[in-house]
Amino acid sequence: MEADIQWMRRALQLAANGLGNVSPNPMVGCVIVHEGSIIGEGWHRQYGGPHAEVWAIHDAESKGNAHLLPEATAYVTLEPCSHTGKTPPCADLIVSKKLKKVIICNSDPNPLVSGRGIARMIDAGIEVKIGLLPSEGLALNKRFFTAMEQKRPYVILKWAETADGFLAHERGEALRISGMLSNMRVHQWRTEEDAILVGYKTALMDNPRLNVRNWEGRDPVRVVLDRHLQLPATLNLFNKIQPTIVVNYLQESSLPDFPERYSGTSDMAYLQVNPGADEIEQMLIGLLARKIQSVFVEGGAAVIHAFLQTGLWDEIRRCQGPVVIGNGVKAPTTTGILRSSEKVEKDLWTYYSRV
Ligand code: AOF
Ligand code: ZN
Repeated sequence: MEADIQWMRRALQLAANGLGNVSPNPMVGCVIVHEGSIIGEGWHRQYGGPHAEVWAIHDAESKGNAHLLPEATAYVTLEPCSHTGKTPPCADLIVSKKLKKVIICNSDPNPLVSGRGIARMIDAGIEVKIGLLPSEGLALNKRFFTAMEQKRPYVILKWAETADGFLAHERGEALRISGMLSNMRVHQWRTEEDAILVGYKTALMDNPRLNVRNWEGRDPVRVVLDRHLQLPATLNLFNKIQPTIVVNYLQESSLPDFPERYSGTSDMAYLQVNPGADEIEQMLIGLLARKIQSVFVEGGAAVIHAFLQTGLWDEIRRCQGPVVIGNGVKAPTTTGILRSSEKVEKDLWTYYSRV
């Protein structure tokens, strides 16, 4: 059992290498063990590319370990798939290679799979164990599970506030709250999510680019709330280097598909919502329909308030810097709202998570 945990931890660790590259697929890792040694391992590297099990079996075979597979155990962080999507079913591959045993963290909530991969392997006489490190498996794929189960993207709210609780100066003059390391961290976070969202006022006052500069990785899709389509076309958000989705009351259009979405040539897309108290919910549903599985909300105050009020958020990353400005735009108050959350403090940042 101790050894099982160790191998599964390794599989979880490998899976996490897919962060920022595999969405809207889940991150999956696979470690194949024979008599206490790893004979092959792999992870899902790229959206549309081979799944973790395929890489791990290929790894075992290319190292001359093919003959050991029928005596080996595969540790897979998610139920092997049973459907033909962009790639053939992993459960069939495992059956054809006659693996002895398969251990997984969680079953796949994807309705195309959910239990069928497990059933197929059991039917073929493979010993299957489900539920090793299940919380770790859920946490790893918090975006994927939230999208599958709650039918909306995973929402992360991020803001920086001064020591006296302000987000910005009243009239929008530049304000530096966090330092260079925090800034790098924010850019890293941008590479990890499918979309970054800002409100109308932030787009207009800050003219942000919302791309990744201080880290290496994928630029997210930008989302801006511009209900009446009034933002000037000269804003950095509309520079067509990355796609931008404009959430508005007036028109709708399609968004380029994966992976073209991230190739740097994309245009703008429009997502229409109807005026009302459920605008945020409508928007999230619309974003998920465009295969956006996670949204990093970078402000401003009104947008963050709106998310907090609807309760449609999963995580808060709040930075409190040492600057004191006396007055300005008040930071959101987190007391009360966060009772059910897990809270972690690190450096200048406080993390609240519901997962
Ligand atoms: C696995 N191993 O490594 C992953 C799985 O379009 P496809 O073929 O890439 O299939 C995507 C779906 O497959 C995804 O929604 C999820 O249900 C499952 N992901 N399954 O056996 C993997 N990434
Ligand atoms: Zn698969």
